[in-house]
Amino acid sequence: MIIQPKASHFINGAYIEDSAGPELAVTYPANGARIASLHEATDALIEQALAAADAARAEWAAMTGTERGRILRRAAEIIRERNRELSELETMDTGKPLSETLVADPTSAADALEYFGGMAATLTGEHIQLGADWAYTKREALGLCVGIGAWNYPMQIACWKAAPALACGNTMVFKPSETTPLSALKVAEVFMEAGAPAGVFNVIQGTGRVGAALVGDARVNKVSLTGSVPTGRKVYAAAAAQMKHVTMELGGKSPLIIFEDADIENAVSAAINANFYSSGQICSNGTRVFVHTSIKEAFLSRLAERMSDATIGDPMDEATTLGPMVSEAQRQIVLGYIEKGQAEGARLVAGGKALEGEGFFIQPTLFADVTDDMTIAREEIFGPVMSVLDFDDEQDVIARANDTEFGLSAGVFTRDLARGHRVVGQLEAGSCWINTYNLTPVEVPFGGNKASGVGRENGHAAIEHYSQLKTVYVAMGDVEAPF
Ligand code: TXE
Repeated sequence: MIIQPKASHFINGAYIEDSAGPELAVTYPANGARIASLHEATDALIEQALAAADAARAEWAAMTGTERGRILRRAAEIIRERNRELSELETMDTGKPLSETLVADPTSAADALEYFGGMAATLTGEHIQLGADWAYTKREALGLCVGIGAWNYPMQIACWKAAPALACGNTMVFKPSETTPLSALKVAEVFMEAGAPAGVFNVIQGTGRVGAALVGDARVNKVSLTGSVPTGRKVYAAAAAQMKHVTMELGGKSPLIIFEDADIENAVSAAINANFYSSGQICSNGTRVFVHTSIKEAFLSRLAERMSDATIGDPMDEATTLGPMVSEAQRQIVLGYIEKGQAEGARLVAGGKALEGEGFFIQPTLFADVTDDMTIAREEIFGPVMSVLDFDDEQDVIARANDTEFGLSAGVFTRDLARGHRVVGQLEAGSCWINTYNLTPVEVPFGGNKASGVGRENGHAAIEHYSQLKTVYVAMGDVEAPF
């Protein structure tokens, strides 16, 4: 199946090509076949995209929230109608099984458009009475926003950024990851079909060079990045040089703490979701699974049993529950970590190998007896590799869970209500779960602390990151002056 788009970029309401840009090959991770060939944006195209988004600002911001919201909600409906076709595209681009993309990718994108579309008309300021005088606040758009995506949830990321940005009256230039460039173009198409004015949402392709050019442009008021911590540091610094707003959704090495009174079957399910969904390529994954020593062996044996039920194979087959890594490069990174885990003395309980044959597959891998200082317990692997660590004491496990530069997510499993809240209250993480893991509905703010990021996506909180307040003081009497 070849899924060559009409052109590489979508600017000012139309597809556009410039073959002078370096080639960008798109491969199907399940067999390594080339499925599309795109071009990176040239400087001329970068300029065209920024100019289009800049020119579209005034008209879009002048529309009422109700009008903007209607377009976003129409876009959500179109995406839902095309869920299967868009999910298949996302599966081809990322390798994630269709059993996942059908329920987690276009649907999550549509949720964001629906949610922020509904909110657009409610974004108001306040009235502040000051005796006879008074003041009011207006919530204004920031202006031109740049969105930069990672390769794990391409369509979701595009809409988690575009929906609040557009709801607030901003315009956007979005650059998908060079590894998964296809579905953002569909989002741009859908916006046009839903009635968005040309230039409101533009997509250009490219590597970090294109991203850096966007971030450095003086017309850009805000940058929202999903990616790794090293990239986040660069982008944040470049944005700071021009005092731009930022949202940074970066990596993690999150703890999932399972106490002795936990429901083991549910805890095992959560650990599976927290490590093997999307082949482990999820920033919020709970990759350090701390299990109380009294239930450790029971937990490990049930987990290994459940892992043997994984159906690895053709992602387009809806019975498949574990797909390949996004790229051969990412597979090699993950295999390197598995080797390090073994070399540093972790006990390999299951998996550990690449699958023979075509595609970038790796067995779901489980390490036990992992200690805090091992590389696999410190660095983000971004693959299907779970590390189980032992603990006995609540305060000790909290301190160990927090002993990391990251702070994206955390989970706690216990039947003791007070303990659940007490422990979660002490964990240094932005997005936490009690007795579940990795649920990220659009109504709930999502984001990280420490090196895992700045700002929040989703929920009411996202509005703060895509708008600014103007305050207006209104005098009703004479002006007093000292002389
Ligand atoms: O991320 P990168 P990649 C992590 C994960 C993974 C690693 C690499 O650990 O192994 O990141 O993935 C653009 N200025 N996550 O290579 O390199 C780049 O083109 C502006 C976590 O995808 O950080 C891409 O579009 N932009 C993550 C985006 O930044 C630049 C999900 C991310 O690239 C740039 C995926 C620059 N100087 C990977 N350099 C999560 N938290 O969800 C690169 N880019």
